[in-house]
Amino acid sequence: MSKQLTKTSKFLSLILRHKPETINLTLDDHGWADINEIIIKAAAQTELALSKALIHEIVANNDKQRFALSADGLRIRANQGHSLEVDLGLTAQTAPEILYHGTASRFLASIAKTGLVAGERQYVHLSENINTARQVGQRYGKAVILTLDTRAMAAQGHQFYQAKNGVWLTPAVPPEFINIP
Ligand code: HQG
Repeated sequence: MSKQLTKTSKFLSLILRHKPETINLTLDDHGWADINEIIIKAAAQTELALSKALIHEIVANNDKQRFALSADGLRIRANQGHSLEVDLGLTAQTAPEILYHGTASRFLASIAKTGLVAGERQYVHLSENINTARQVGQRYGKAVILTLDTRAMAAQGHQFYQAKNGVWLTPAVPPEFINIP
């Protein structure tokens, strides 16, 4: 991605996942925002010159498919990663037997005690792919891959959701289901 696309994608993540108020925007209950409104408000309050074409390009080419357009193409939302309480309309699904969570070694002692918690976000983020988990973990330090027993979790009533971009989500993972290497 070009620098401009990366900068705009980060800005969209900020306003669509965490802080729409940065540009005086409000999301609906399902996390959608009007694209024209974003363009106008971003122009008024930031140095970013957005356009419909640029936003559509980011949705289409984003490396992690972070965003989705509404069927009419007029609205946009983030596929996952929210700290805001939004209803993505996801239904609980049977997860693959093993899911991975990438974290940093400095968090292990705390994770062993309290399990994985969503923290600032709505959900704990999990992946089917071990390399993705490693990349996620590297963002915070020396990556460590945790392996989760999803069958045992499901048997205890834990629910799993899959975001539109493939990321698996669950509200929390108690320590007994976490295999720490
Ligand atoms: C850790 C990015 C101490 C957790 C990524 C993680 C992902 C604990 C950090 C998405 C803990 C939270 C989400 C506990 C969890 N004690 N530390 N009890 N429980 N943690 O960023 O999963 O590029 O909120 O292991 O690729 O790292 O933004 O979550 O290290 O998909 O699209 O606390 O964000 O996607 O960090 O990343 P985060 P995450 P984007």
